[in-house]
Amino acid sequence: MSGLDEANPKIMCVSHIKDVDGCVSAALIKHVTKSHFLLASYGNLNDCLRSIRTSYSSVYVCDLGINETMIKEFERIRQFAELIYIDHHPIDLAVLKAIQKIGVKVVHGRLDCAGVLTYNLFERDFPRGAGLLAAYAAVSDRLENGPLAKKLLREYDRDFVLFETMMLTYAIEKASIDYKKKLVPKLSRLEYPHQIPDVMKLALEQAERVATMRRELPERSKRIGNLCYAEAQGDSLGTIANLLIEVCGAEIGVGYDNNKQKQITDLSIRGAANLKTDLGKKAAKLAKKFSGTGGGHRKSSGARIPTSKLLEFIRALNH
Ligand SMILES: [Mn+2]
Repeated sequence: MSGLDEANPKIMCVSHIKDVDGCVSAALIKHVTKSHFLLASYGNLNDCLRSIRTSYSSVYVCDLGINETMIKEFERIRQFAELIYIDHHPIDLAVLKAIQKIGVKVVHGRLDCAGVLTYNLFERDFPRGAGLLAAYAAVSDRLENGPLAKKLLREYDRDFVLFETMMLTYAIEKASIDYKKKLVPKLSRLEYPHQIPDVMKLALEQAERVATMRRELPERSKRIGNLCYAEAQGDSLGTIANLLIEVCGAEIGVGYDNNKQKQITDLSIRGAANLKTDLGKKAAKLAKKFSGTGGGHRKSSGARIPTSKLLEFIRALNH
């Protein structure tokens, strides 16, 4: 999954494949350092880290929450490269201390997205257009009120930022992995999303998918108490979870996807504006109880559990 145009063979960036924030972070790092990049999901993050060879001297990891299972690979990488970790997901204090102890440079903030943190780290080295990329990340991650994002967004025309952000957000939700690998270098060259081939087409297709889901989800979702859940049909789990809250009037929306071969289920969990429960903490606790992993933010979290535990997990989440 690497992008190979005119890249510096000694610098690697591993970033989140899922959304605008992850792709923008990779694009910004690539812009400044000419790095290679790998786009990872939580499912293959450790495999991606393991694939980083000793020929690299700098490794960036962006927009990917880490837990104790990744420390081993961080330690291995630290034997031959500097490692810079840029993220905004909640991190366990013991994990943070462990990676700092082995000399990982940690750029972590809970209130700004990874794209904005990355932009801030290299601000002097970026032309003006790069700030736009960080602005897309902030809006798309719903962190435009972050202390750094707020300042940044004041500098750009709001309508243009919102337009480009939403085209990019919807396009990335619809795009294949291969498309995203081509998209990141284009973003790193500061091309406007709407001018990048197929962004508008993909965004429109995604808008149509959302329209279809709005119509279908009330019928094909299931409800337990104030929680609604539905299986993905190739759509982003987060989108489904958010839509369930709106179109089914749920307090908690859950989109899930079963990997039939591995008997593993991925879930995205979203909370309504008035929900008091911390879904990040709850997902972490319950996933652990059901032999999986989970975590995230207060109103937006995720988990990966054995498929056999799906119903039990959902029932416990409703409690
Ligand atoms: Mn993010």
